[in-house]
Amino acid sequence: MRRLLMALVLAVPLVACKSGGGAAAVTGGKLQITADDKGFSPSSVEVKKGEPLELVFTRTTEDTCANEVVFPELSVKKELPLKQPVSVAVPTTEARTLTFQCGMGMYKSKVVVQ
Ligand SMILES: [Cu+2]
Repeated sequence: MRRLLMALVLAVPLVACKSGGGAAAVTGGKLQITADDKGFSPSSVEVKKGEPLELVFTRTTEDTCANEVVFPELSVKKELPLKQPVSVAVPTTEARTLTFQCGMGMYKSKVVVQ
């Protein structure tokens, strides 16, 4: 199972991760996001306006309250079953910052469309 996850991560060559800041710039396509006891990582995603963006969330631990992900501005709420990838297509038609967070709003993360 772990090997499969690694393979999935390595299969996304268009994602460039900046070290340290937890931010990921996406130039197109899918971005894997992990939900664990520290929240969502990466917790900040940057994408160019008009680029397709699909976030694939995978919760990797029972020891977190991030068992769902909520995009308040999009009125999107998805359950995150343990170790099951859940896709969310994010609209990028306008430049704005979209928040995504756990159900209680403790783990706040963001997608910056610019
Ligand atoms: Cu929470």
